[in-house]
Amino acid sequence: MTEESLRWIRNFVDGQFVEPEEAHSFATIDPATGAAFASVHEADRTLVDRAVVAARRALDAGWARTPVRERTALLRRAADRIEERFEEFVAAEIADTGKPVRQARELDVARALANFRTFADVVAAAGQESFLTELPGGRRALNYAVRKPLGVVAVIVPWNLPLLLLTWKVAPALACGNAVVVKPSEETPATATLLAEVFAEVGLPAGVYNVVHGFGADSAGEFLTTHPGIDGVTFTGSSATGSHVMKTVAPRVRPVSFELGGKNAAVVFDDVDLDEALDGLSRSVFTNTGQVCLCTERVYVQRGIFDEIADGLVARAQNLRLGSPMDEATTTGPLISQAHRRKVLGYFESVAESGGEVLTGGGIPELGADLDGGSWIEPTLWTGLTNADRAVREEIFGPVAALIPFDTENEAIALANDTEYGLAASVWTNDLRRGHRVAHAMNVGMSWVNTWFLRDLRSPFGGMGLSGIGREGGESSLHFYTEPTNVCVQL
Ligand code: NAD
Ligand code: 6OD
Repeated sequence: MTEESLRWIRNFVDGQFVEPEEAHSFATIDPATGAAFASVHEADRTLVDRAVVAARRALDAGWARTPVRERTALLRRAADRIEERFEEFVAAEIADTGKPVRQARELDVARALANFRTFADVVAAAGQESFLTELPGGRRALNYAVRKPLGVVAVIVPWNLPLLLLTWKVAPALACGNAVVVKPSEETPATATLLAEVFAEVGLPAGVYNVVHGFGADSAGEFLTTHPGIDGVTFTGSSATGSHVMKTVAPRVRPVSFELGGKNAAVVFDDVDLDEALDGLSRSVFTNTGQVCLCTERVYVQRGIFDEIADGLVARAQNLRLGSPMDEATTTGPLISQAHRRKVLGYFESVAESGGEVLTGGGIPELGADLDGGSWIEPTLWTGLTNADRAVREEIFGPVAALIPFDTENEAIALANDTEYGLAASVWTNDLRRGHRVAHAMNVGMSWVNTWFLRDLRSPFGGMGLSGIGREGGESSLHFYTEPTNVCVQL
């Protein structure tokens, strides 16, 4: 297929799809096959500017003052419409990422619905802080905080869970009365564009949701974060890009919310229910081909059960089924791109240089037919590494984990916390008190006990250290997407 014959993925600005210009386009690739499936219109600086101006105009025209019940009703209609167009969203997500159809249905698109419905509920039920202030001499004052929308919010998201992560930010932002300009990853432009159709269908006012496509540096991403009309940036992506975005936003001192990388640990004690723990651990390492910021890449196992855990994880890795995304039996898709696969393979080499042992995987699978053009990789487990090794220190973002033994609880906590990241951890034990104790001791934003990636969207989500700044979810989202003005009235 030539690029000209591919279908177009267009920018969406001020309630309209913008007609593409061929001078600014790039092809988007299906990672399962390596074939281009669409041409994406890259937004230039002028188009990004138009999007920001349209967003401001929409706020001023009344969106920011629209009653909460009307805004949240629109979000619920958007969820209903996505449900009606469910299989189109599933197909778009698969075309972008190559992920298995069952996952696209049960995790990615399902979560888009949940994001809209939950944040509609959370924002509709939100109250305001107020304090009755008692002063010497019997004087009293009433303090209350009025929450106002932050304004025009730049939403920048990565490629791993494109629709889930986009709607996780767009839903609370819109419910709180903001207008957004979103920049999806250049690897996964399809679902953000489909969402624009949905918003137009449910009657979201023009300019409230805008999509600009492109890359980071010297492209739509940076045009957006450096735009003087932006009131805040919510960003999900790598720690290196987050650090760069922070610098570009700093001159105008705008609020940022950063959900960044992770190098997450699982700590497995010798009192676990083995099968249950192994199923959970396997999910935490291999879900979405290891391309979830929360995925476990370090598994610390109490020495007495090390071999059983290693054997059990190897068996589960070997049972994963790589294959066509449309096959209901497929459990594991490709990596997002050839470039990302080269990066992951670089860590395979570093493990060999460190003297690590490959328990399973370690190469590129042969899947036959058109899948051999895709960016597939074998689920891989290592032993013989320590916390000093590169593959144990740096985020790899693939279906990989290093298994490392420990003897005592304190040693396990020290090993798990020996990282510059601080996103997530999981603790596996049947000792209730130890579960709580160790989960508390983890220097991370999210600590799970005997489970992983079990989400309540009202709870705070985010990380510390290289893993980010701030929290989103429930009230934390409300705080990021609004600015309070405190009013003090002397009574
Ligand atoms: P990335 O940082 O390369 O890109 C993320 C987004 O930022 C993309 O849309 C990209 O185009 C844009 N971008 C890149 N450079 C930019 C710049 N200079 N200015 C503005 N925008 C720019 O990340 P990725 O490779 O797409 O995603 C994988 C990373 O995301 C991993 O590190 C993963 O851990 C992280 N992630 C974190 C979370 C979380 O919630 N903490 C969730 C998902 C992914
Ligand atoms: O579940 C979520 O809300 C969330 N933000 C997940 C992030 C996953 C990272 O890849």
